[in-house]
Formats: sequence, structure tokens, C-alpha cells
Amino acid sequence: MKELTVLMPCLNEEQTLPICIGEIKGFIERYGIDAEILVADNGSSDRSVSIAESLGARVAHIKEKGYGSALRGGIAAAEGKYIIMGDADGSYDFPHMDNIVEGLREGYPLVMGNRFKGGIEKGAMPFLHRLGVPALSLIASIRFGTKWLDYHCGLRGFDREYALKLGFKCTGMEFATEMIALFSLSGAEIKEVPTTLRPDKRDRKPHLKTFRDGMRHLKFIFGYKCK
Ligand SMILES: Nc1nc2c(ncn2[C@@H]2O[C@H](COP(=O)(O)OP(=O)(O)OP(=O)(O)O)[C@@H](O)[C@H]2O)c(=O)[nH]1
Ligand SMILES: [Mg+2]
Repeated sequence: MKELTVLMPCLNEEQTLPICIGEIKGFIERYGIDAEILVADNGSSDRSVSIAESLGARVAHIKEKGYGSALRGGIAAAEGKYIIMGDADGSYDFPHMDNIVEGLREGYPLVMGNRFKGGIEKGAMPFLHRLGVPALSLIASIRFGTKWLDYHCGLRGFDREYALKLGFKCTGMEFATEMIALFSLSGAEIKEVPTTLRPDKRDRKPHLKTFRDGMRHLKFIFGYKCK
């Protein structure tokens, strides 16, 4: 069993996968941790899959579409005791995941990155999201009894066995909210660590659609039945 799986959801990221995989490999070597790199793909039509494999990453092929589906499939397929997930678009700080691994080794089932505390580079987050992320996070925090204000940070680490028991169901971007909600409702102590956000390094638009995905988060927040 590996200690860590670094898991990237990936939909047509041929431009940025080499950068991310290179940074993750650099981290694994520097930190000296027994780890694998896993790419969760559910239908890339570009060269993402062959690029990932040629660079030594393993690819999990997930049938169901969506960001949440890809990550849920990736969690099931992972071999690590711990999983750190992060976007494959070159925006997250894979070279510096030390604080996430430390939190996991301390026994926290979930270690969340917070981009507002670590620093968001110019052009990395649209103005609307700079308002929307804390606003949606505040609503989610009130609803689920948490204190976290970056519910949409894509860089986070968790204990794989613990996560599997929570039974995630969300298929889209609202999975980001579901994960924090279910960890928290299960009584898990969550640690937050600062992380940075850079502008993504691809030249096409993000998959995330502000209104559609914002609504999906809200629908989850108000639709989820807390026991
Ligand atoms: N497998 C898979 N990956 C996805 C899907 N949608 C998004 N992703 C990946 O999830 C990560 C985040 O997607 P982005 O489109 O950058 O969305 P975002 O980072 O939430 O939004 P921005 O902050 O606007 O960039 C990237 O690595 C995408 O390739 C999907 O349907 N399937
Ligand atoms: Mg992005």
C-alpha cells in the first residue's frame, strides 16, 4: 500500500498535465514519500490520457460524466492510505503540499486548503468568484455547522478509508461542497491550511460555469437532508 495518492480530475488538460505531473513528481522526490499519481478521466477527447501514462501516472477511466463522478471513481481506484486531490489545470501549488501531508499524519481525516489565506495571484480567480466563493461557503458553513470559508478549494487531502465510508453521491462541481459537509457531519475534525492559487496555464475557458455550478452548490446545500 502506498502512503499517498495524488489524484487529479482531468477533462481535456493536455496542455497542463505535464506541468502538474512534473510538479507532483518533484514534491514526491523532495518530500520522500511513497506515492502514486492518479488521473481520473471520464472522456477526454484530447491527448490527456496518453500524456498522463507516458509521464508515469496511472489513469482511472470513469464511465459517469462530471467532476464529482471523476473524483469519486478516482477515490475508489486510489491505492494510497491518504489522497490529496488537486486540479490538473496548473492553478494549484503541488510543489508545496507538505502542510497537507503533515495534517493527515497528525490524524485529521480531512485537511482543506484555503486560497484566501495562502494568496490568490492576480488573474487567478474572477472577481465574481472572489465574492461568490466566501458567500456560498458562509451559507454552507451555517447549514453544516462549520467555519470554513473556501468550500471550493480544489486542493485538499483526506483519509481514503474514511472518505469511502461517507458514501458521496454528487456528480458535478457541487461534490466540493458535499465532501466538506459529509466529513463535518460525520464528526470529523477538519484542519485548514493556507494554499496559493495561480492563474491556470491553459488557453481555453474553465469547465466550471459560474451560474450553473453556483446553483448546483446551492441545491446541494439546501437539498441535503442532515440526519
Ligand atoms: N474528469 C473530469 N474532470 C473535470 C471535469 N470538469 C472539470 N474537471 C477537472 O477539474 C479541474 C477543475 O476544473 P476547472 O474547469 O479548472 O474548474 P475550476 O478550477 O473549478 O474553475 P476556475 O476556478 O474557474 O478555473 C480541472 O482539472 C478539470 O480538468 C469533468 O467533468 N470530468
Ligand atoms: Mg481551474
